[in-house]
Amino acid sequence: MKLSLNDQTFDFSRPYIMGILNVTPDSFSDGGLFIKKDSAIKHVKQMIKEGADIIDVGGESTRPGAQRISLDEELQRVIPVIKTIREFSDIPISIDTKNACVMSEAVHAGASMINDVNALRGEGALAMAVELAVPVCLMHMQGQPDTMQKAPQYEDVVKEVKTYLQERINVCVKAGIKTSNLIIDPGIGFGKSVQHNLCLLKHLAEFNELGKPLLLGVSRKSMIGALLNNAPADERLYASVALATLAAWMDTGILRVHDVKATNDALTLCQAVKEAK
Ligand code: 7PJ
Repeated sequence: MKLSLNDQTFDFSRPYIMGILNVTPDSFSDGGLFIKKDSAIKHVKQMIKEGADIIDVGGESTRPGAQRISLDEELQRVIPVIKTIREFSDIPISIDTKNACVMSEAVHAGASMINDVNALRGEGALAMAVELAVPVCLMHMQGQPDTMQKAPQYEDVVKEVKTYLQERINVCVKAGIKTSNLIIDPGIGFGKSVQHNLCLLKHLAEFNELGKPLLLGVSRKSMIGALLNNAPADERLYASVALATLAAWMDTGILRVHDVKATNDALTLCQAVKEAK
């Protein structure tokens, strides 16, 4: 399996780290900290220094219950940040959006990948991704962010999420996206109970049967709070790193995380054990 991002080749001989940059005032775990462009850029530089392989830039919060924002607002948040990153670094930038117009503007500003929690189901998103011809992460979500955590239901969560991702792969390939440009993600916390999330994590390795690089986001998510006596987001670091390590052990290709240095140290050790004789 190989992925080409911004002239860099990801061969998945080790797990890669996607550092999260939320350019949102209402983001779930670092709310308000990185709305200003200067502090956003400072944070990007820090994440690059700490070993990030990709920066995931998002302007619209997708946390449970989050409000939607206008297209203009989303563009104003993400585009200047992407342009500025491109002035000092060639690190691959991923754009976390469901909106076709944002995908286009972001890629033209220098983003090298689309991360769509909606798996290109939004209006015009599939056609836009075909046109832009960059790698796309297809994530599973049951419902929509404003209501998805109300009553998530599955008979067999692993099977249903896998089937959904396979269907989205088929739709994308049929529409003209190169099969080597697709990445999959079971979407931890997106229309899933704590038990659903745990079941997906336990069986994570099965997603590799779909033959695509696997991306996972568990960093600081609410399931961690739920299992740690309602620990707030800023006390979920150790557990986030533990889950990232488990995921890496099960051959996850890309870990989407807030805490790059801590995750990088853990993944380095995980990899050393994997490669031991
Ligand atoms: C994810 C994401 C995830 C992908 C968010 C948060 C919520 N994109 N965007 N996978 N989560 N691909 O970070 O808590 O799990 S936003």
